[in-house]
Amino acid sequence: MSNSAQIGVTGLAVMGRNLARNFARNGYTVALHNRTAARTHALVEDFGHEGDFVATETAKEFVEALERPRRLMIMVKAGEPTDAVIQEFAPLLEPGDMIIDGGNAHFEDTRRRERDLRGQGIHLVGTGVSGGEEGALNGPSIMPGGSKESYASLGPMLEKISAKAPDGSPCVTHCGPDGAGHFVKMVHNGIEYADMQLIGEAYQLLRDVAGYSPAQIADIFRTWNTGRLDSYLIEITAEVLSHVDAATGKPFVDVVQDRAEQKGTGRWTVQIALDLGVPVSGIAEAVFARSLSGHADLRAASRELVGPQAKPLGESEAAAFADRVEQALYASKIVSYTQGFHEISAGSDQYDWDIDLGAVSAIWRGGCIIRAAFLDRIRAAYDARPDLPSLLSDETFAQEIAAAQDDWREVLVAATRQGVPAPGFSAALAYYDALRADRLPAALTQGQRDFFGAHTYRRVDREGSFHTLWGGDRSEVEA
Ligand code: NBP
Repeated sequence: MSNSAQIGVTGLAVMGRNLARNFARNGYTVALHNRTAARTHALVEDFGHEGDFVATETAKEFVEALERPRRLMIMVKAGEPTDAVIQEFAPLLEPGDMIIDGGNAHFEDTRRRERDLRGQGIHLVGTGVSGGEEGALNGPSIMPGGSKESYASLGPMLEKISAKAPDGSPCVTHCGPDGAGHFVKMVHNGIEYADMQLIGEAYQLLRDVAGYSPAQIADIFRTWNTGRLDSYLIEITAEVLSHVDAATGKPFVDVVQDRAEQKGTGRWTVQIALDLGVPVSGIAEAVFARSLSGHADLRAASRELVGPQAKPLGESEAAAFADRVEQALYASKIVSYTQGFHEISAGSDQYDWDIDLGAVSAIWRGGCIIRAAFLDRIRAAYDARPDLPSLLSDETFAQEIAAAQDDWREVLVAATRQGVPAPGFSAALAYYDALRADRLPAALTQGQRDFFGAHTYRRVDREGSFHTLWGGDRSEVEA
C-alpha cells in the first residue's frame, strides 16, 4: 500500500525489530526494510499479527510506502553503516522528510549528518534510545535531538511508544538541536558505566571484607532496592548474584570470566569530557576498570605482587559494614550523576543546545538502564533551580552526603587496609573533598609551571598575571 505507513524502520536486528513492533502495537502502520530481506520477512511471519506492517525489499519501495512528510527510522550498526544507509535513502527523500537515527551514533557524526542533510531540507533526528531490546519492545527511554519542527511531527509518536515514568509521564523529551540527543545518550551510558562499577565495588567489598557469599549479597541488594538505591541496576544485580550455574552448582558470578567488555560510549563520554574540561573521574575510573580487567597478561604477570594480610570481618561487624557500604555507594552514586550532569551542561553551553537538565533526569526515570527512584529527586532539584551549579549544591543531596561521609571514608579505609580496589568510591570521595577544599595544591602546580615554563600565575590579592624570575633574583614581574 503506497504512502500509508506513518513510520518506517530500516535495520531490523534486535533493536529495530522490537521498535518496529512497538510502533505497530501502538496502532501505527510501520514500513519495514532491511539490507538482508530475510529479516524483514521473518518479522512479518513471526509478528505480523501484532499490527499493520508493510514489508518492502528495495529502498524505493520503502520510501514510497511512507506517508509525507516521511518518517524514516534507521536502526543499523553505528558508524559507516549509518552513513551508507543515509546515502542510499537521502536522494529518494523530499524537503520536510525526517531521517531518525536511533543507533548509538557519536554526536559529532550526528552534527555532520544533520548539517549535510539540512541543505536538502531533510531533518536528521539523532535519537538516543535506551533500554536494550526489552525496552525497545515495551517502552524505551528516548532522547531525540534535531529541529523543533521534526519533534512536532515525531514527538507524539515517540511519546506513545516510550516508557512511562512512575507518575505516568512519557520518558521522552526533545533534548535540543542536531547532536543533543546523542550527546545526552552518550552521557547516560557513561553514568551507566559508573553506576555498574560502583555496584561492582560494593559487591567485592561485601564479599572480601565482610565475607558474605554471593547469595547473601543478593539479599543485601534486595533490601537496598527497597530504599533510596531503588533502581533497575540494583534489582538485576541481586538476580545475577543469586543465580546458580547449572553445570557446576557454583554461584554464576564465579564461573564468568572477570573481563568486562565495552562498546565505546563510556569511552566517548570520557574523551569528550576531557575536551570540554569537565572532571568525570568516576566515569573515567569505570572505563579504566573495565580496561584493566581485560589485560589478562598484565594481571597474570602481577599475581605475585604482595598485598596486605587481612581477614574478613566477624559476623556482627559484617552487618554494620554492609550498612556503611550502602552509604558509600549512595554518596558515590550522587557524585557520578553530578559529574554526568556537569558534562551535559558543558556540552549544552558549548554547542548552544539549551538542554533542560530537569527534563533529562525525568526521562531517565523509566525504560532505560539507569532508571532509578532517585532521578525523581534530581529532577526536583533542577526544576527548583535550573541554574544549579552542581547537584552537590542542592541542599537535600548535600545533607545526604554529609550524613554518609563518615561511613564512606570508613569503607575506603577498610578497602585500602584489606587491599580491595575501589577506584570508583575513591574517585568520588576525592572529587567531593576537592570541591569542598578551601585551597587546592593547584597553587603549587601553578608555581611549578611558572618555574619551568614561565607560564605565569595569578595572585590571590591582586589582579593580573605574574611571573617570578626563578633563575635570577626571584623578584616578581607583571607578565
Ligand atoms: P546491530 O548494531 O547489530 O546492527 C545490525 C543491523 O545493521 C542489521 O539490520 C544489519 O543489516 C544492518 N547493517 C549493517 Br551491520 N551494515 C549495514 C550496511 N552497510 N547497510 C545497511 N544495513 C547495515 O543491531 P542492533 O543491536 O539492533 O542495534 C541497532 C542500533 O541500535 C545500533 O546503532 C546500536 O548501537 C543501537 N543500540 C543498541 C542497543 C542494544 O541493546 N542492542 C541499545 C541501544 C541502542 P543485515 O541484517 O543486512 O546484516
